[in-house]
Amino acid sequence: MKLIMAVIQDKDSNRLANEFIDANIRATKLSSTGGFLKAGNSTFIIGVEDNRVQETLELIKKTCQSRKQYLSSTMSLDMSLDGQVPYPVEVEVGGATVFVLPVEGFHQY
Ligand code: 2BA
Repeated sequence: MKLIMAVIQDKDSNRLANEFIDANIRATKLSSTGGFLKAGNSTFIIGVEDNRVQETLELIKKTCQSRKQYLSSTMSLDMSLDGQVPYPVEVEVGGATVFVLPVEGFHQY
């Protein structure tokens, strides 16, 4: 068995949850926050048998899109009175960041 952890964008999370239901793949969705953008994202934890890992990864890949987001930054201008001018910085956020881990035990009580 493997534990798949997939950090995805909130916009794709309902579609992915529905894909998992249709495919009979059990998953838990957590609300998470990206360390860099400090914006909300979604993390799915999915316990699957080894022979379904590839199928699960393919579902994630086909459902989750990468998108551009804008981060507000500031630059210093010598001539400006306050010295700080906000400007947008474009960041490409991936469709999914996925970790696959071995599972030592699985118990349901
Ligand atoms: P965030 O940490 O909010 O990062 C959002 C996007 O910002 C990243 O997209 C990347 O394009 C950019 N970014 C992140 N750190 C950066 C840095 N130090 N300098 C410049 N740009 C930076 P993704 O790489 O697709 O990551 C999307 C989300 O996946 C991340 O949100 C984070 O929540 C998670 N993630 C990515 N890599 C991870 C890792 N190695 N471990 C744990 N979570 C990770």
